[in-house]
Amino acid sequence: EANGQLTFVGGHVKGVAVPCAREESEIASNIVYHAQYTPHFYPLRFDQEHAFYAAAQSVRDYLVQRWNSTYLQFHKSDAKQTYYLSMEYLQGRALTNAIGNLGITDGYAQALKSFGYLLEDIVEQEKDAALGNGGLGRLASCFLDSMATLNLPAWGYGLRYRYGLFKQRITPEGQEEVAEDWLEKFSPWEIVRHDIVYPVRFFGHVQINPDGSRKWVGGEVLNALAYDVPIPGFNTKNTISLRLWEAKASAEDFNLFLFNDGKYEDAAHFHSKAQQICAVLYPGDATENGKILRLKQQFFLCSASLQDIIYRFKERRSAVNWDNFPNKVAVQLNDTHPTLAIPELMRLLMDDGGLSWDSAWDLTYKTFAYTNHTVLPEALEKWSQDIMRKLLPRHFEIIEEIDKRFKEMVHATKKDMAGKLPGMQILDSSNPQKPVVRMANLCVVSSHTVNGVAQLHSDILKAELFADYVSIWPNKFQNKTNGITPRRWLLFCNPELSQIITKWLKTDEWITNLDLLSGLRTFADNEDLQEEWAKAKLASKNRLVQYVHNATGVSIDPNSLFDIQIKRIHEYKRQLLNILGAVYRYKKLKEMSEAERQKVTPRTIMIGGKAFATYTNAKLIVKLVNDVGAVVNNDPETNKYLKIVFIPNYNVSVAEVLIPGSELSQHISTAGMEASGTSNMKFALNGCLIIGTLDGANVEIREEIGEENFFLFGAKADEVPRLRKEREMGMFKPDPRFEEAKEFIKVGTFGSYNYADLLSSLEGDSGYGRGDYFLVGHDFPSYLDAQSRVDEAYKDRKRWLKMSILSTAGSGKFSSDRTIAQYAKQIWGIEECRVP
Ligand code: GL9
Repeated sequence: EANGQLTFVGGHVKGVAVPCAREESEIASNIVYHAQYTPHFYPLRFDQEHAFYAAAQSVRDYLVQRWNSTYLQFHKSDAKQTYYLSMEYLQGRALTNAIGNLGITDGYAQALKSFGYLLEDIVEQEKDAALGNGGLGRLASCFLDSMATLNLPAWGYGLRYRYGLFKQRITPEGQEEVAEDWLEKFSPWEIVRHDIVYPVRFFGHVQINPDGSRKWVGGEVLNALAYDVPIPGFNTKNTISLRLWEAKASAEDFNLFLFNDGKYEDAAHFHSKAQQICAVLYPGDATENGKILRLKQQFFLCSASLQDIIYRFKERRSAVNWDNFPNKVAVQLNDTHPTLAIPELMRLLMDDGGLSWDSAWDLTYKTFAYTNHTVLPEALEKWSQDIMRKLLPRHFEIIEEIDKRFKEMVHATKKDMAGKLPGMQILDSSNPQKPVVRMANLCVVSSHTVNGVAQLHSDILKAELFADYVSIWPNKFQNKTNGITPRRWLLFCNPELSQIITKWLKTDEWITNLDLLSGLRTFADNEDLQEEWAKAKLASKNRLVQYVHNATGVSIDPNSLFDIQIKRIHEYKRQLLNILGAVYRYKKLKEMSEAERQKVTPRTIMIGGKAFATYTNAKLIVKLVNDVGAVVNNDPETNKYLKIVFIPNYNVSVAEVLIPGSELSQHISTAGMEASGTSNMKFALNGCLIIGTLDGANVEIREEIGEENFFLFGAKADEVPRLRKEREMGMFKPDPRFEEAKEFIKVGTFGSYNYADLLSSLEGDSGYGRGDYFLVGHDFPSYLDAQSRVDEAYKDRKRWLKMSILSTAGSGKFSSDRTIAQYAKQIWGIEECRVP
């Protein structure tokens, strides 16, 4: 009604729950049911936000039913199951994905329409669940989608952070971080499991029993409470669990005596300690307290998950003995963040299960596999031995023992490698002031399989980071090139293009068999397809124009070339290379006559991404892009030909708007530094061309879509060490265009802020962070050349459209279904377990 109230009496829609509804009227009735009977708001209000929550709760009913059947099916079949342990999941929004996977999108659109709402407005009401930082977290979420879709017995475990990744606000000073309250109202998707609670201990000491066995006692004990998020597969009933842990203190820990004495904070001391654990994703770890909190988070995830895994193992009919454990359980470590699961399993098997070291080690080794996601030295976790010993005394003992036995094994069986032990051992006490535990080494020594995330990255791991281990375990190392879910990243975010693909392939089976996209190659020159393709792209570009206007106030021209770089801001990803190229382009435009300008391909350069709160140079890059944009976009002489827009608060749902509307995207990291990249795959899948280096998955994308459809530039990974050396020796001669671009900033073209500090990272001869470690100067000329090739190619519309079609056609390999099927077969040894 006009006052925003819903009148149910006598209305056409009754609030009655209809299980598994598919008809519009039944769906409408379910939505009303939730608005009325499971309200989280005044039940007679029904604005867009309330409609979202009621709709989402009604969708959850389907999920709960399927999720129960899936659990039962896994249990009945007694199949081996994989547990994916990850500190991060970047889920984004869930509504579009859920109704899409369930095949009830039209029903929901119609039902909402009957209330006067558009589905696309309602889905916008949902907050992103951003329990991750970037590619690593998003990969985990794509993997869950594929595990469910492939009907694999697999689950995810993570933490339920109260505040996920910060919200980025742009001010004249640059980036400001604001807490993102994704649970402000509530999450309609999660199911709190009051029946699933495990104790997790910190600190304390190791007690040695009369029989010689050991037991960890004392310290503080918190409870881990499970929240389950059902993850539906596409076109299947299988719906798996993402189990997120929350820390809770028990009522007994609340000191009523102190409270009644007026000492409120002391009374609730334990409760506030519990709240700290899951308060934020990645607490700043510059301080000792911050480090301890992060380590507590990691252990909390590991201990709760392992206890839960063991509980479920014991519930099985086949769980007659522990030997069967690795036949029923596979654990995948998403980077080193959950490494403590290794000593925790050892502890649980020995101290609780009564197993000997040898038996426990045998089972542990066969259970774990580890994925490495980066070779950047600062991302390779090293924990202070002092902190570890204090927080986890029993685990530290176990780690010492693993290390000792590893060294003994090398001396006994691989004598020639003994000299390499200082680099391979787990405990590194070479700096007596700061002895550390090297988590990656612990993972490699304790896992049956180690993998990288793109071919080049896996090769680098074998040749460099883990080279010594390869001599000991030549068969331990594998590659699993990353992938992305084609449901979220094409079908749902780009429905226009999806329809065209289905029409031309005459099947929609590409949704679960992405290799079928190669069938588009036959039609790459077909004018009808090209026109439809162009129309779809324009529709997406127009949506993007609207988005940019709403988010920034900047108007951009849908006929210009949309050139996008969206990812975390990091020096190795080289947003500086992009912005210096843009500055150079602007300077040249300024020098041209209007007649000359008219021959230039108009561009809109969009850059988005978050900088880590304490990463000074990354934050300066954000400010620089904004400052450059403010001048360029308001220059009446050139702004028909060039706009530079910083997209604020980049996240999963922003990516879902930007990627379909993109024509060129930049994946321009210093070769050898981006382990894989996954947005490159999303862009290529959506028919966007790539300008990029031979780095990470770019190498394989270029192979798949054809080198003539990829704008390549820059040094190759194997040239990088030599180029850095030469630079150190003062042998680098910068291209005059590079000097010109930097100078144009330095003279104050883009405001009074002095970027000397930032630009000095590109100058000088030596050291990390100075002396242009990331080779921006070296690659600048070839980058500009590649950009000129882009401008030329864009002028030839037919050629560009063909390249765009071939990009999509060549993207089949990059489905996370392919990646997960390979993990399942080659690492986990699990098989399909489908709900009938
Ligand atoms: C990353 C790599 O840097 C990416 O190249 C890779 O695609 C992903 C997934 O394998 O993993 N490793 C890493 O630490 N992050 C990655 O994105 N960082 C973040 O997620 C912030």
